[in-house]
Amino acid sequence: MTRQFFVGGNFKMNPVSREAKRALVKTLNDATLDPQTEVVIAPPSLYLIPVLELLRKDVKVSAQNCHTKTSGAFTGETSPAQLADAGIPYVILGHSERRTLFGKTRAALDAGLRVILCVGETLAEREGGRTQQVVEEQLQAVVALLKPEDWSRIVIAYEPVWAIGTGKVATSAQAQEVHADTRKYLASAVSPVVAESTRIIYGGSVTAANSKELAGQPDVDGFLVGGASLKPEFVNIVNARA
Ligand code: G2H
Repeated sequence: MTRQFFVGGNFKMNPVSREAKRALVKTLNDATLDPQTEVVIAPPSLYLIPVLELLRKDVKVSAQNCHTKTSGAFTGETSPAQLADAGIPYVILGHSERRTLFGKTRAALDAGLRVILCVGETLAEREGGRTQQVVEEQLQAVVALLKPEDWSRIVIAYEPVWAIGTGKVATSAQAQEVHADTRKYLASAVSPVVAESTRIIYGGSVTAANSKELAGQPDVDGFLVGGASLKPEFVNIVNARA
């Protein structure tokens, strides 16, 4: 089974002007993007709708978080149903910058969204030899909540915390090892079919310079890109497998 290469741009709390946001969208709209790659960008919530309206239709838009409830007295939150109603197809959940309740994954799927589910170990956990245990524990909470058919709407993002926004990227061997072990875990905890078809993407200081080698690893099915998604080199990352 071939898994479609996936590149997500996580803009985090950037950019800080509507003009800069329009410029980022223009760069993507004008670029030649590998048609084999699924490209998704996650702007801050304030810009979700204008980005959706301005952006070329072959690039999708993702929220950076959502609540578990459909509606109610939750100041400052966004419901998964509101995202779905607004035509936003994806949501990033569990990013280490806001590691949260896994109940959100169930709520987002129930609203019809696709989920980019972030997992990953801290430096202390890696140095203590507990990387795989930590990743599996984080996934286990979700595995218990999902039905087999939900998995086609999940993309797992392996983001070692020590590599996030630090300029310290995992080596391609380190990424491949965790991705392969995670796929093995999915095969036993869920099913071999889900393990084979679920995309496991890498996030953490991905740049145009390191993306080619990472993209060459058999179990690296794409990227979640932070800092570099705000630069023209994002296009090179999208095209890393081309
Ligand atoms: C990891 C990544 C995107 P960066 O958080 O989610 O960010 O590429 O800036 O390390």
